[in-house]
Amino acid sequence: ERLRADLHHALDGDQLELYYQPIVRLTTGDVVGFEALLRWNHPGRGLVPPADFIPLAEESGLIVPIGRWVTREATRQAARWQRRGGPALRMSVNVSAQQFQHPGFVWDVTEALERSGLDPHLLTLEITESVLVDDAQRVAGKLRRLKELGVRLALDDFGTGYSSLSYLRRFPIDVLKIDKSFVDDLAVSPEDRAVVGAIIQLGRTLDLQVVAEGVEDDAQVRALASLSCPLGQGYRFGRPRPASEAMAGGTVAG
Ligand code: G
Ligand code: G
Ligand code: MN
Ligand code: NA
Repeated sequence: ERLRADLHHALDGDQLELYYQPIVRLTTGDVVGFEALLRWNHPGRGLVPPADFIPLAEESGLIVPIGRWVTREATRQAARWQRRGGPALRMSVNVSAQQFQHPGFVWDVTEALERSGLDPHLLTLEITESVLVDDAQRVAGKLRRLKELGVRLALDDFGTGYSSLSYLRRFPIDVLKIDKSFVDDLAVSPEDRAVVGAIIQLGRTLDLQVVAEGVEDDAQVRALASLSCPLGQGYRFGRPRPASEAMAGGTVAG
């Protein structure tokens, strides 16, 4: 397909861009960090969403250099924000399974941290359970090396996979991101409320940070507050935006 061929030019053609979406503390509304979300400015098609091209990038192996670029760019941006002063802001980066499995992945992260000068504790790598279903020994070794760098690990789309709970015991996870599908009907569904409440409780017990994703309205915010959910992310607080606009949101603490 045409798109697949064009993807080869996306990197060297300077067509990739990162958008940044705020993650906020629900009790105060303070922005505590951002998630970097990849965008492709295709010369003919305009903005191509990641759901349309990340699968192509994975099939072709291009996800490795693209992911390397994402990590470098996001850490560079976070370091830039850090140098401006004000409260420290975390940066979250999505890592796909292929990228994680690549032998050079830990090195790529190490290099991005060194080049950017970013405090490693401010970088969070978002992985999904699909990363963890691989050979447990090897995955655990890699996660340990990442933890030794000082970065934090988040389990993205939490609740949508399977045997999540055994992963939490086995792997050094720091953050749970509650999938949007559990948040959508939170204000009206006692079942979803129970599930989200249980995840938040689990996070508290295991000393994990918890972020509710896809928060779009005040009713959801109130429901999350009543469950003492610490952090939220979603259109209610800010859409993904280019770096210059992301910081101009107005809700940034400090
Ligand atoms: O950004 P959007 O809003 O459309 O993201 C859609 C999907 O693409 C999500 O599952 C998200 O995790 C993924 N995604 C966004 N940016 C990146 C990225 O830089 N790398 C990888 N591997 N996935 C990403
Ligand atoms: O898989 P991951 O959680 O990384 O994907 C995040 C995706 O969710 C991105 O595509 C992002 O643009 C999208 N997103 C973030 N907040 C909201 C929201 O409030 N509503 C909707 N519909 N999508 C959101
Ligand atoms: Mn994510
Ligand atoms: Na998610």
